[in-house]
Amino acid sequence: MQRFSILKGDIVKAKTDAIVNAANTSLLGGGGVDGAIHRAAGAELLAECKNLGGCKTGEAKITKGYKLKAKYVIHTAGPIWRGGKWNEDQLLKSCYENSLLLAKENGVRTIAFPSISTGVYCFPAERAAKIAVKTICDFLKTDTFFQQVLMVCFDEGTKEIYLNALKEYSEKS
Ligand code: AR6
Repeated sequence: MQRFSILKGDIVKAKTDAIVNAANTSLLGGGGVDGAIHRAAGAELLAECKNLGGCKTGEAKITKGYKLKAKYVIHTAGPIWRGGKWNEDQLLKSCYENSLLLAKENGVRTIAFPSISTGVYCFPAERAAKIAVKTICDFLKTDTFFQQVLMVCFDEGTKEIYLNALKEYSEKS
C-alpha cells in the first residue's frame, strides 16, 4: 500500500493537511499526544474545542490547526482498554474510520495518525496496530481520494509493531 507509511517521529511536526489527536471525550486537552498538540497549536485550539460539545468514544471532530503546520486537527476519543470485552476493538476501528471520513469531507488529502489508545488508555499495542493497519489499508483500497496516510509512532518499539502489522496484512491480502 504505497500511500500508507509508518514512521517514527513527533506528529506535531507533521506537514500533512491534517493530524489526528488521540483525545478524550471532553476534548479539553490532556497528556500524551493530546498535550503535545495543544501546546504546539496554542490556546486558540482549546478555545475552539470548548465549543464542540465533546466527542463520543469512536467518533471524531475537526478543528483548525492554528500554529501547527497542519491546517486541521481531527480529534478522536479512543477506547480505554478494559480487557477486550467492552467493544474496544470496534471502537478503535471507528476512530480510524470516522477520522478518515471526516478528513475526506473537509478536503484533506494527506493525514497523519498517532497510535490511538496505546498510551494512557493501555490498549495492547500489537492488537491496536492490527486494527489500525487493517482499517486504514482497507479504506485506501476502495478510495482514491487520499494521497498520503502516515502512522507516526513516537518510539522505535511502536514503529516495529506497526511495521509487523503491515507485513502481516500484506501477506494476507
Ligand atoms: N507524536 C506522536 N505520538 C505521540 C506523541 C507525539 N508527539 N506523544 C505521545 N505519542 P496517548 P491514548 C504516542 O497516551 O492512549 C491523553 O491524556 C504515545 O507514545 O497520548 O489514546 C488524552 O487527553 C502512544 O504510543 O493517547 C486522553 O485522556 C500514543 O501516542 C488519553 O491521554 C498514544 O498515547 C488518551 O490516551
